[in-house]
Amino acid sequence: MPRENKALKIFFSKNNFIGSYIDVKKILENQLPEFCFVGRSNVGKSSIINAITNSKKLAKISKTPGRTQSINLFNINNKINLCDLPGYGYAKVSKIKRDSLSSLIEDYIINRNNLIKIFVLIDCKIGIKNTDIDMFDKIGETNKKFSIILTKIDKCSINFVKNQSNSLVSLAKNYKKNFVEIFNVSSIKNLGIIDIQKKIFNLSKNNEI
Ligand SMILES: Nc1nc2c(ncn2[C@@H]2O[C@H](COP(=O)(O)OP(=O)(O)OP(=O)(O)O)[C@@H](O)[C@H]2O)c(=O)[nH]1
Ligand SMILES: [Mg+2]
Repeated sequence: MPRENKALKIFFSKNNFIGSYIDVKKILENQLPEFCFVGRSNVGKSSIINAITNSKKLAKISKTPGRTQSINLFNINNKINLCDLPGYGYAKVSKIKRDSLSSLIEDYIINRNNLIKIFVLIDCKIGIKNTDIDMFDKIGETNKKFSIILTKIDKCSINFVKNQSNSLVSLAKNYKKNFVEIFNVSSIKNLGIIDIQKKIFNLSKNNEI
C-alpha cells in the first residue's frame, strides 16, 4: 500500500460516534468541516461511512431499507465530521413518516453551516429516480457543492458502470453551480473508497471553517 494511502487509512480509523438527532436545531454547533451522505433508502450510505472509516459497525447498516431514521454524526480524528442521513423515497413507510424524514434531510442540508460537501449516492443498478432529481433541485437552491457517488458497482459490469456514470454526468450538467464530480464505488469490495477519503481529507484542509 502506498505510504499516502496508509496515512489516510490511519487518519480515518480514528473515529467516534457523536450523536443521533431527529431535530437539526438540537445538533451542537460545530466548527469542523462536515461531509454528508444522502440518497435513497438502501443505497449504501451507512455502508460507505463504515468503509471510509475502516469500521464494521460505526454506522448501523441493514438489508431492509429504512434502517437509518435519524441524523447520525461521526467525528474523524478531531478534524472532520461525517454525517449519515436517513434515506428518502422508501415506499413502505407512511406518507407522514416519509414527509417528516424528507423535511429533516432538507432542514439539515439547507441550515447546517459547517456542511461543506454533500455526497449524493445513486445505486448503479437502479440508476436515477425522481426523488434523486428532487434532491439535486433542493441542493440547487443552496450554494453548497455536491458530488455523486455511484454505489454497489460490484453488482454491475464495467460497461454498465461506464454508461450509468456518463448519463449521470450529462444530467448533472443542469446543476453547474453545485455539481462537482462523480465517483464509482463499492463499499463491499473496497473499490474507489480511497478516492473519497482523499477528497474529504483535501477539502477539509482547504476549507477550514
Ligand atoms: N453488493 C453491495 N452491497 C452493498 C454495498 N454497499 C451496501 N450494500 C448493501 O446494501 C444494503 C443497504 O446498505 P446500507 O448501508 O444500510 O444502506 P443505507 O443507504 O444506509 O440504507 P437506509 O439507512 O435504510 O437508508 C445492505 O445489505 C448492504 O450490505 C456495496 O458496495 N455492494
Ligand atoms: Mg443507513
